[in-house]
Parts: sequence; C-alpha cells; structure tokens
Amino acid sequence: MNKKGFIFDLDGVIVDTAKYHFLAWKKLAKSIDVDFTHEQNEQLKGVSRVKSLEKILEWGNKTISEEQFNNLMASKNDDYLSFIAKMDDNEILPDVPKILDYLIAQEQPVSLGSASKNARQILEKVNLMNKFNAIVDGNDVSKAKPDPEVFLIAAKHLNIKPEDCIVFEDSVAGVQAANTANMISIGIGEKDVLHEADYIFSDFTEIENSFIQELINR
Ligand code: B16
Ligand code: MG
Repeated sequence: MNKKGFIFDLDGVIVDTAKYHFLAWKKLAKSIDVDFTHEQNEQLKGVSRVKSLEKILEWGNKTISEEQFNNLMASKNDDYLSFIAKMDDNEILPDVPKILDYLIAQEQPVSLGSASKNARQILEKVNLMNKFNAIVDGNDVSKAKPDPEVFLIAAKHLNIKPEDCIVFEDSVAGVQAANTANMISIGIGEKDVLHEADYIFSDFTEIENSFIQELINR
C-alpha cells in the first residue's frame, strides 16, 4: 500500500484557538497601553510566541527590558492556558475527526506540525491525542515557520520523505514552510490569503475522501 505522510497544523486547522490567543494578547497589549486589533491578530497566526510579542511591541512602538518581556510572555501564556482549560471536543473544527479516521483506516502515517508549545495539552483536552503517530510542536523546533523545520522533523518521525508529505495549514507562514520543505501544501481558509498553497479549501467539509485517496495514490 502507498504511504504518504499527512501533517496537520493545530490552531486554525484542528481547533480554532486563534480566538483565545486574541483575548490573551489583547489583555497584554492593554496592560502596556498598546492597541491590538483583529487584523493584527491575523498576522500572528502560525507565528511563535516570542515573535508575536516582538510584533506587538513594534506595532505599539514600545521598548521594554528582557525581564519585562519574559514576564509578559509568561502572563500571556497563563491567560491562554486558562481558556484552554475549558476546551472540550465540541471545539474540534468540522470534519476533522472524519478525515483523521479515514487516514487511519487507510493506514496512512499522521503527524501534528504546530508552532504551539501548548499543543499536547490542547490535543488532550479535545481528545485527539490517539489519532497521531507523531507530534511535533513548538517545543521541538529552534526555527519558527516559515522555516520548514517543524514539518521536516515531522516527516522524519513518520519515516516518510518530505516530497511524499502533505501539509494542512491555515497560515501564510505555514504554507510557505510546507512549500520550502518540498511538501504538498493544502491551505485551509481564504483563497486570497493562502494563494501560495497547492490546493485551498475553506474547511474540511469541502474535502472528499476521493481527493485524499488521489493524494495517497500519487
Ligand atoms: P503558544 P499553530 C500557533 O499555532 C498559533 O497560530 C500562533 O498564533 C501562536 O502564537 C503559536 O502557535 C505559539 O503558540 O503560545 O501556544 O506556544 O497554528 O502553529 O498550530
Ligand atoms: Mg495555524
């Protein structure tokens, strides 16, 4: 049987945690007197925690000490974790379990490839931990998306060549990372934002099993 490596981003692909990141960043921004909009939050998708705070400080024209930087990161994460603590499987995005179960039934290796350091906790909260053969997250990488590191490590864990991997991503940085890794990129979201992806769907309800089968048979 043909084997391909299927790699899923977390935030925006499996669950919508962007709304919790937004609330936590918004509170942080307010505490240092900086404006923070939904549009700016969009630009933080797929971006690491450190890079996100650097961007917010840049937008607000603020310079702070390293100690304050670290304190702000820690308190943002505490707030974010308090939202995650209330999550359950109702927050899984439409048809995600269906596609994961299809891949498992077809004996296809499946990995997570997320920038988040909280990925394992989130997967546990929504009860999806047992669907993955490998989990690669923000704790495993030294270079953030658009660097391909996270997806290349995932391919290695799955024992599948990068060119035989397929990545599902909702962020521009993530699509670029997949393309640089020489993988097939599937954008989940808006066409005009994710135009660099090989394929784009608004969500998993648009993806038929026959399309997945075609990818497997290639
Ligand atoms: P954490 P993904 C990313 O997750 C989020 O899209 C991004 O907004 C967040 O800053 C990043 O994880 C780091 O998350 O603070 O939990 O380590 O889309 O790569 O699954
Ligand atoms: Mg994402």
